[in-house]
Amino acid sequence: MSRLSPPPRPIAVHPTSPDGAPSGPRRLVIRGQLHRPLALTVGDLRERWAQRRAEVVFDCATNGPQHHTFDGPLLREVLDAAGPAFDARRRKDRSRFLLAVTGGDGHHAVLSWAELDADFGDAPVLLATAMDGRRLDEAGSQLVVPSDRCGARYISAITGIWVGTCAVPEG
Ligand SMILES: Nc1nc2c(c(=O)[nH]1)N[C@H]1C(S)=C(S)[C@@H](COP(=O)(O)O)O[C@H]1N2
Ligand SMILES: [Mo]
Repeated sequence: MSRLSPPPRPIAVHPTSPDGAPSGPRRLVIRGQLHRPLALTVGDLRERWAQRRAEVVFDCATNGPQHHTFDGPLLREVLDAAGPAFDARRRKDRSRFLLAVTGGDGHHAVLSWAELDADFGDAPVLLATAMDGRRLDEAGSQLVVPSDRCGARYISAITGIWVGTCAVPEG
């Protein structure tokens, strides 16, 4: 039987307090089937990756069309830094991966890796660091899915992103 090593601990870019608890601003944790799990503040997302801008309109079932301008890194580039545990040269291997993005209130949604991947959907999905010119350091990052017509996946106050494959249920 093969031995399974425990998953690597998320790398916090900022120091932790003496008891090991994270100090300072809240971090979003990127975990799952990854070589380098990450724990990132909105400041990290702004400083460590190139910022893109997206001017979007999405429809909210309750409030109608919403217009916003978001700045932030491409989710794909942030996830590349976390090192998904697939063979990056094999499209079929990449196409099996999923992402689950969770907000501070527990709202969550899934994306497929292929939606983001340049060989598939190539969607310019962002992890926003600012909305309409206002920084999101206090509120937390927001998912920006310009290719979506509706707002349900514009998840705010992101606390976590899980990356990996799921077994297809039998029967
Ligand atoms: N964390 C979280 N994010 C969320 C939601 C939610 O319930 N929780 N609702 C979504 C829905 S349905 C819409 S339409 C947009 C609304 O974004 P707005 O408040 O900026 O217009 O947020 C999305 N993001
Ligand atoms: Mo909505």
